[in-house]
Amino acid sequence: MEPSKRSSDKAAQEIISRMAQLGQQNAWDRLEAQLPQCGFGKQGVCCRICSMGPCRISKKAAVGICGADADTIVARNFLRIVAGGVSAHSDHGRTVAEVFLAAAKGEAPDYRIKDIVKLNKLARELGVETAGRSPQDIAVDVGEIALAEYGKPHGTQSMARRAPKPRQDLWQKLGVTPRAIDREIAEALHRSAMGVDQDYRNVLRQASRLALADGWGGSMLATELQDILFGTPYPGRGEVNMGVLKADAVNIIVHGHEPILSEMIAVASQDKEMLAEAQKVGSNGINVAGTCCTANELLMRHGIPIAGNFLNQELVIATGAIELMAVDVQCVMQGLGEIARCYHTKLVTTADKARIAGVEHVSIEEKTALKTAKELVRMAIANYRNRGQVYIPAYKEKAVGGFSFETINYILGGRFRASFRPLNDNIINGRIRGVVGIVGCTNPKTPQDSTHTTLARELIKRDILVLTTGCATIACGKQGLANPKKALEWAGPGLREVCEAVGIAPILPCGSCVDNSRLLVSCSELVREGGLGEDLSDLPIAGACLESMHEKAIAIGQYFVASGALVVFAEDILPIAGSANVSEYLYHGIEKDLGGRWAVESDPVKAAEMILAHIEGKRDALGINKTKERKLYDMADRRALAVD
Ligand code: NFS
Ligand code: SF4
Repeated sequence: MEPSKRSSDKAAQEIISRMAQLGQQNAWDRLEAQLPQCGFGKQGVCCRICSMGPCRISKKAAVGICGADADTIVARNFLRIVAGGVSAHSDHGRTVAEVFLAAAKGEAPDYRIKDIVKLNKLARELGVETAGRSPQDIAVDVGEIALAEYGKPHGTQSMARRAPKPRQDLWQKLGVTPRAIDREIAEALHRSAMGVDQDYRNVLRQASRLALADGWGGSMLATELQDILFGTPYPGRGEVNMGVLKADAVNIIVHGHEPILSEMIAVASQDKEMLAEAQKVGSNGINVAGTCCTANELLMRHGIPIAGNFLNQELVIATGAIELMAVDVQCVMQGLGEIARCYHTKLVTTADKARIAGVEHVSIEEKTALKTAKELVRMAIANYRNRGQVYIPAYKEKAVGGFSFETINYILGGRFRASFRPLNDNIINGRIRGVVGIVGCTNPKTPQDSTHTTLARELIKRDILVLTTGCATIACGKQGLANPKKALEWAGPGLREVCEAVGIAPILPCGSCVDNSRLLVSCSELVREGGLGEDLSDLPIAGACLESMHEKAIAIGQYFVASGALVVFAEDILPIAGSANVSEYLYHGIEKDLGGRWAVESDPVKAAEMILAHIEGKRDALGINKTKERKLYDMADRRALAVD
C-alpha cells in the first residue's frame, strides 16, 4: 500500500518507504497480513467467555449454546471493553496515588509536591483540614483518600461531586453513580460472565456506571494528583514530529503513559554529570522526546518535544537515531522488540506489570527512581557509539501545549478574576457555536492522523472551539494545528475574533487521555458559570474520535455519553453492529436516560456537520440562537466549507 494511504504524516510516509525498502515490518504490514478481519468480532457477536463456546451469532445460529442472544453477547462484550479501558486508566491513577503518598511521607525522595495551591483546593474538596497544616501532612491525607477511592467498601466516587447537581441527581436516580473503581470493574466482569446479567439494557447501565468511575474517578484522580506532584500545566512552546530527533545528540524516547518514569528521565537528562558523559562519547547533548500520552504529559509540563503518536512508535526506531526507548504501560506494541533488533536501539521496559518477552527490563521504583533513570540515560549514552546509518525526516511543527482547566480559566479571566465568563459570553452571543473534544489514538485502518486533523479544521472553520487530548493532540500538532498562528488561519470569523481578543488558540492541547477529565471539569464550569443551562447535557458540546484503537477510547466515549454528551466514533471501531437493540439503545435510547448518546460517522467532514447540527440543536433549546445572531448554514455555506 502507498505510504500516503497509510499515513497523512509526511515524516511517517518517508520512514514507511524506508522500512519497505529495508524489508522491515510495521503495524500496517501486519494489518495486511490479518486481512480479511473477522466479521463476527467486528460486529461484537463472538462470545468466548465460557468453554461451551466459542459461539458466534449468524443466520444459522441466532443464539449461543447457553441461549444468549446477540443483544446479550454484544452488550457483554461492550461492557468488557469498557472494563479494560477503565482498568488501564485507573491502574495508572492508582500508581500515581501511591507515588504521591510516598512522596508526601518522604519515602520517595526524588518526587516533591509541586503545586501547593492545587493541593489545598483538592484537600478542601475531599474534606481534608488545611488550616495550620504543612503541605506534607495535607498531602498524606489527600493521598490516603485518593487511594481509597479505588477500593473503598462504602460510598460513591468523591470527584463525581464536581458534576452539576442535576447530573448527580440523575445518576443517583438511574443508579449509575460510581462506587469504588475496583468494585465497578469487578462487578462488570462478574455481570458479563457466563450466566449472569442477560438483559442488554441492564448490562449497558453497568457500562455507564463503570465508565463514570473512570472519568469522574480514576482518570480525574490521576490528573489531579499528577498536577500536584509534577506541576499543573501552563502554556508552553514545544515541537512535534520526528524532526525533533537530533542527528548529533543522544536521543532517548520515553513511550507509554505514566509520568512517574518520564519525569525522572527528563530530570536525569539535564544532570551535569550525564551531559559531560554524553560529550565524552562525541555527542552534542541528550535529547529526550516522547511518543504517545507520555509525550503529552511532558509537553504539557516541560515543553519536551513530541516525536509522534501511536503509529509512530515503530517508525521512530527506524530512523536509526534512537539510542534508547524506555516504555512503561499501555499502547506499547510488541512489534517494537523486532524493529529495535534491526537497529542499535536499546528497548527497555520499566514497569513490572508490563514486560515484553526478549526485551531488557529495568524496574523503576519510587524510592530509587532518579538513580534508575540515570542508569537508563547512561545506557543510552554508551549506546551512541553503536549507531549505524541515521535518517531523520525533516518535518516538525511548533506547538503550544499546556491547557489545563486552571490555565484556560486564568487566560480567559486573568489572575484576579479567573473565570469562564468570557467563554460563556461568547458561546451565548454565538461567536463561538460550541466546544468539541477530539480525542484518541491512531489506527492503521485509517490513514494516520487524517480524521483527527480534518475534523479539527472543519470544526474550527465552523466557529467551534476544539480541545484535544491523547494521540489526537499529537496528530494536530504534526500538522501545525497546535500552533496558534497557523490554526487561526483555519478558524471561522467568530472563533477567530474571540481567540485573538482573549489570546487563546482555536485548538487547545489539553494533555493525555486521562486528562479528558479536564474536559469534564471544564464543561462543569461552563454550566456553573451560568447562561448555558443547568446540566452538562444542555451544553452545545460534543466529543469525537474517528481513529481510535484502544479499549480506553471506548471507556472515555461511554463516560462522555453518560455525562450527557454526543460522542462520534467511526463505525468500524465500535463493535456493536451485531445487535440492532444495543445499537438502537447506544445511538438513541440512552439519550432519554442520560442526555448523551453515541453516533457513528467515518467521514470527518460529515462528522463536523453532524456535530454542528447537534450543537445548533442544543443552542436552539437553550434559546441562545436569537434570530439576529443565528448563523444558519445553507448549502452554499457548506460547499464553501468543504475541504478540497
Ligand atoms: Ni489514549 Fe494514550 Fe494514544 Fe490512544 Fe494510546 S497513547 S491513553 S489510548 S494510542 S490516545
Ligand atoms: Fe457460548 Fe453462552 Fe458460553 Fe458465550 S456464554 S461462549 S454464548 S455458551
